Amino acid sequence: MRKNQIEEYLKSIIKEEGLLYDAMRYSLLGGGKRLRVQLAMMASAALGGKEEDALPYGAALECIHTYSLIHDDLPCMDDDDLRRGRPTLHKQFDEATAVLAGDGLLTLAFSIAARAPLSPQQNLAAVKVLSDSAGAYGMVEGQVLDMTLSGASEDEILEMYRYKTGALLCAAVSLGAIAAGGKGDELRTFAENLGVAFQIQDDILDIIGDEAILGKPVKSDQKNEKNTVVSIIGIEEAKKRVRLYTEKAIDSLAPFMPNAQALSALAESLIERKM
Ligand code: GRG
Repeated sequence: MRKNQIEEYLKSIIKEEGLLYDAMRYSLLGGGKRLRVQLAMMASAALGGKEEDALPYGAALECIHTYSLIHDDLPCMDDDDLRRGRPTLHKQFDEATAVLAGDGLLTLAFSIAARAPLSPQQNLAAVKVLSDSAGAYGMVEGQVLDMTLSGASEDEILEMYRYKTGALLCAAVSLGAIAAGGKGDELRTFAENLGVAFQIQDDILDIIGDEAILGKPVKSDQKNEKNTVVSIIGIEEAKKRVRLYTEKAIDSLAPFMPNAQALSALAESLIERKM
């Protein structure tokens, strides 16, 4: 039900025909767990709001997430050929189209949030969250840290994860809170811990995952000589960290129960994720 709603909404965003729009649709509608949209919707419900109210903000964030994957796959970044079980956008189209489709999705996100059917104050707050989390003080800074860290400690790597991956997961939950009429930071501890757990699990899957299930190449981190928590402490310790940070996330939901039940179940399910 929630998943169908999300897919239908995402399909309604880009209607135009032509090279740019076809490329944007190829990536936006090409699968994916829709984790960030689900988090936004569940966070709204956790704070007593309606899930549906967070859908436009969550969809805007999914556009930003999709742009980041397109650019991350480019030859100048990770240089990957497979994403969400299909050829990456620059393989299916070409590099210039992939850069521009990413730019199109990134900027479209702000327009979707600004036009959402909530109050102007909520929409402004949502645009600020999207911009801060995606940009130079969030995910883009995380990507730069990822490229430039060498010989880093576990703490330095975790800090990089907080920007690279955590920023958008925190944004998802903040957007849900704003949609519910909240300030936006009510579920921050949950989101921060979930973000770290999620990226460590991503590192584990990069080593022991199944490419056919993951839908993206494995051993990408090794190929790119990336610093990861797994490369420092090994798989078994990394699995313990995933459980530890997930438990911290779930524990922080106690004041919001029972409305936060779906958020808690989603976090728990990610420990065993295979994609
Ligand atoms: C500006 C050239 C240029 C590049 C920017 C911002 C950026 C590149 C990259 C972002 C960093 C990044 C891709 C982090 C990875 C986060 C992560 C774990 C993504 C996978 O998310 P899932 O598993 O993917 O939710 P699906 O496909 O399910 O949506």
